[in-house]
Amino acid sequence: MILVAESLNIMSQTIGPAIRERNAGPVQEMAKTQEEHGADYLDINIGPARRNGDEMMEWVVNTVQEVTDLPLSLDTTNPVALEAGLKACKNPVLINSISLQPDRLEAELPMVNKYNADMIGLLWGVEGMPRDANERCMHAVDIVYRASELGIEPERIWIDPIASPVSVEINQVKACVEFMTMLADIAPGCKSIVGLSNVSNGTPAELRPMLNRTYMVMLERYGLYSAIVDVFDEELVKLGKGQMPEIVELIHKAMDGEITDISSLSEKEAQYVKTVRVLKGESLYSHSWLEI
Ligand code: THG
Repeated sequence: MILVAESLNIMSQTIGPAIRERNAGPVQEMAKTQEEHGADYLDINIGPARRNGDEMMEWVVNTVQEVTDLPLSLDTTNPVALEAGLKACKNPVLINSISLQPDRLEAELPMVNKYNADMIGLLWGVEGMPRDANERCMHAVDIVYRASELGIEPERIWIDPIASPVSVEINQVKACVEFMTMLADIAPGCKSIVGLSNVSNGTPAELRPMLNRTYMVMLERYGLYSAIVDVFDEELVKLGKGQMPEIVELIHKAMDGEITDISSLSEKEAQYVKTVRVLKGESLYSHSWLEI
């Protein structure tokens, strides 16, 4: 699993102010520690960045590149800021993200070629969030087609089916998994990615890792190539790097309904099995799902 580290984020309580004040220390510290924790890419998310977005993105990219050689993923809804970041990048870069909204598609798709970038194809349609796996498939085909018109190969497109919170809508959590089982057939050659922490948004902080880890393994079983993650969750990084094969096997068995007796498992194993059941929609989500 390619791990894209999520914490260089304007929404973060430490990084947000540092970026706005152009205070390099916390930004460089975060870049370095995420690399040490196993990040393969660093996501730089400056949000809509309406004021001086271009100067802001250029500053963050240069500041981060002073302390790491990791490839970057640039995340902003401001196309001018995006292009300023692309110009500043020394390494191959991932554009996060391009959706089917016509204005952004037209502004940003040509940048994929101009800067020889990879792109995340976000399955967000003109009507917003896709309702199910089939709508995700239609959007994926659309994006791949629009990209192909400009000569962008499938290998450079990382399809993001959009993970959504288990505390909000279990059918969307299931649709994302279902979509992963279909992706290789409908968009051959494309890579894939999800913003994993989305699935645990709204869940108490200490319980989030269990959902994130379990969902990653479930999606990886059907071919997920990469994920935007909290690399400070060391168990998640180990799982993603293939260092916990017993837990992966246990999760697969739980997905197949082969675990009938939880009482014979260790507490940690039982927690993974309970979490699979919640993410499959077999048991109802509540903040106390691990205790039931
Ligand atoms: N797809 C793509 N890009 C994405 C997402 C996606 N980028 C943004 C997001 N989703 C993935 N990144 C994050 C980053 C942080 C959090 C969740 C997802 C998060 N942060 C904590 C919080 O808000 O409580 C802590 C913030 C802090 O550090 O203070 O949950 O789906 N392509």
